[in-house]
Amino acid sequence: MTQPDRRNGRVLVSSRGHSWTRERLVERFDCVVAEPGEVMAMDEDARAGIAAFATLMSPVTPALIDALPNLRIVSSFGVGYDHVDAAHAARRGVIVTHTPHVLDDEVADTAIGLLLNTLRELPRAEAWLRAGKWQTEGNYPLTPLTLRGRTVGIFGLGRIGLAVARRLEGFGVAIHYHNRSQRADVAYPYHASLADLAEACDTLISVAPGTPETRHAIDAGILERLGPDGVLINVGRGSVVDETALADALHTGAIAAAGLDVFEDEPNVPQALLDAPNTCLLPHVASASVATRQAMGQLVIDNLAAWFAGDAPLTPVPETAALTR
Ligand code: NAP
Ligand code: 8YV
Repeated sequence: MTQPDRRNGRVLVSSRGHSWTRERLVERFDCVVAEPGEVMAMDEDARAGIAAFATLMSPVTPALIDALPNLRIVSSFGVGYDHVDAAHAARRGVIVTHTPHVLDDEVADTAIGLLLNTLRELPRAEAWLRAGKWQTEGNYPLTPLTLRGRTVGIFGLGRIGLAVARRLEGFGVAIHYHNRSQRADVAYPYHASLADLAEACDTLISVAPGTPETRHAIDAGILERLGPDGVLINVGRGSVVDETALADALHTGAIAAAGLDVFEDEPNVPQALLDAPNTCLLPHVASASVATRQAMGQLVIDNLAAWFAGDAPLTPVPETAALTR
């Protein structure tokens, strides 16, 4: 049986996901293009030949990692890696990399756009114009919500959260945040719990990762604290929000509106959220420009290239950072 190393191992590449990245991986490396289910059905020798997995958002489970005895690196597309069991990879000595930094500005721009669209109903105002209602019914109704005078809380003041905060400074709103740890490099008021943050704010922007710890962290109690003028924006992960509680809060008026780019069971969006009158819903597009997705794909490739060249990967996830040296 071949023992793959940095010179002769093959690269497994997702058959779904970003095609630009897949095409370049196939040009550059000795690749097997398949989804995890197909890999599990391969014979032992084929599985043993795989040293790397370039996942374009396909799940990387403990069972898959265990089925690939010579897997050494998983290079994942996207900064969020909740689809990869990084703790299991670390235990097996498998490096995991992701694509931080290169999408911060794009995602932050989208978060601000989603915030303004949610508050000022710009997509609905455009639909009013396109439907001819400006001529037949007159001006679009004044919006009850505005960004003016708001206090914005950021749940997850990391790379993207900070890019959102810096943009919000230009809008003249108060900015608070909650992380597990207070940052030494910002002066925004810090709240040691999400509940305290929600109490202090009327607008909550979630940029937190999807982890067991953050699952349904934004529940009925947090929404209640935002109050009847409250607005939730989520560009982090859908799993962070209890969508049933959110739909109830929107229908009962416990909060005023929500703008969501991410959902718990994508691409399925709960009917109760679709039916809520005061939502702005996007199909997970925060990083979805050609340029930014290519920058993410290039980092997937560069991480693998570094590893095959015998160097440390460029952007390992914290769980496996110790394996790169
Ligand atoms: P990051 O730099 O790691 O920031 C994450 C922040 O969340 C950190 O400040 C962290 O601070 C905080 N955090 C983590 N776990 C927490 C917890 N249990 N309680 C409270 N705070 C917690 O990550 P990033 O690059 O900004 O990306 C953030 C997330 O955005 C990604 O994980 C991904 O899910 C999502 N994302 C979505 C899109 C999209 O298309 N919609 C695009 C890119 C990214 P502490 O460690 O101090 O707690
Ligand atoms: C992408 C993301 O939508 O980076 C992330 O964590 O959620 C987004 O940038 C994702 O990679 C799917 O293509």
